[in-house]
Amino acid sequence: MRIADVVTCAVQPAGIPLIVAKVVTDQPGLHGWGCGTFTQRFRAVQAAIERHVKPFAIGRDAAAITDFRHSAMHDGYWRNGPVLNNAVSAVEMALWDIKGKAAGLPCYQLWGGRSRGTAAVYVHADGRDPQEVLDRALGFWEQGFRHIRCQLGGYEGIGAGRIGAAAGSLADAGGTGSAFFDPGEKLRRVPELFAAVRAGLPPEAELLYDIHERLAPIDAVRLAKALEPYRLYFLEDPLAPEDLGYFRMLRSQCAVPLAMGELFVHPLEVEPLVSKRLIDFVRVHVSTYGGITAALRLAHLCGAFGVRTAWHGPGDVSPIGMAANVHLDVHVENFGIQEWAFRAPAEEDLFPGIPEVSAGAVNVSERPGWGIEMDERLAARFPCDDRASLRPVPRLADGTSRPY
Ligand code: GCO
Ligand code: MG
Repeated sequence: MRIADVVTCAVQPAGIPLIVAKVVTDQPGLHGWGCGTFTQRFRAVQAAIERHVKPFAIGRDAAAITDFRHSAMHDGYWRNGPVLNNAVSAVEMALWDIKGKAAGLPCYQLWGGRSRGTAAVYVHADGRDPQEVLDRALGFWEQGFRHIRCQLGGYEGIGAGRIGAAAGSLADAGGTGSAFFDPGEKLRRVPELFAAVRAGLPPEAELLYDIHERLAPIDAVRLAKALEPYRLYFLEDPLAPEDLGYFRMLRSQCAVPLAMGELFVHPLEVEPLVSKRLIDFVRVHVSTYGGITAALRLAHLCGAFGVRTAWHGPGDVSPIGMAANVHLDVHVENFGIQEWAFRAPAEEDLFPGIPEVSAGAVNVSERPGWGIEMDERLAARFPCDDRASLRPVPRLADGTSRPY
């Protein structure tokens, strides 16, 4: 069974550019799908697959997944990074789909089967004030969701847009514009938010909050301590990858469960946090981290240290990537939770087989492989807009640019 072709598709069915790859074998009708979505640099991933990974892959043994992953990554000599990881992962993920289809088994069965029946998901309740967040959270609770992430005004916070007056010419720096945000607002208002939602929801509710790597390290410590009374399920991405050295301080100051990792691109970033017992959940973006084999290896490492998985699952993981997440979720012993993005009707049409959620948990497909396809005839209806990959520059009130 040889790789005969690799087709890369850039589609934007719901405003977010997605990259998926189809690997075609020399066996009639046998192909597989993988996700390589790095939405802010999707054209770079598309080119890396088409110009580099595809010529490397064609003619290889489609069953030799481990060798493909390792040799494709090292073939460039300079390796890793989000673009190359996504390019190699998209093809590697498709090879797992092929292996499942060839065996007549869903992918999770290839790794040793189930550890659970369904996988619990967390959903996002955002709002402009605590009451609006609480109302949305109560709506989710009534639909059966038990894990709810609560954010005031999304990542920017509710003050976004009202500040920036002192930024002078940077307020209108041109290009993609500016999105001002106020770290102090998070320190003041997020504890008030959690006081309100904790009081307004049944006590069994599991609450989450995402700092999104946006605070100075000591402010992240202060916010974590202030949130301690509200019994979070976890606090997500509290520190930027550049500030990992502060994890020890954060860990030693409070007992808030910590989840980290959506920006990680290499095991060396995450292993010290795991082996030194500084985090509780690992939440890498599977294709950006290095693919299915890398994620399985990471899950096994984490299992030895009592760390659970919480794979990144926003709208910029394609439905194919999300289906792969769910196979990992039902398989790995040390699964914690799956972030869940609700899909637009156009995505449901384009990707038949999106895993179904009921009573706050997602069911894995029993079809061979990932159990999901992309309808290639529909794909032309959803071309990507290159500008969709650009975002306003996040800035402090005085105009200083701050990373997301
Ligand atoms: C999350 C993430 C995302 C990222 C997005 C960037 O927790 O789901 O923070 O919302 O911001 O994936 O493109
Ligand atoms: Mg996040």
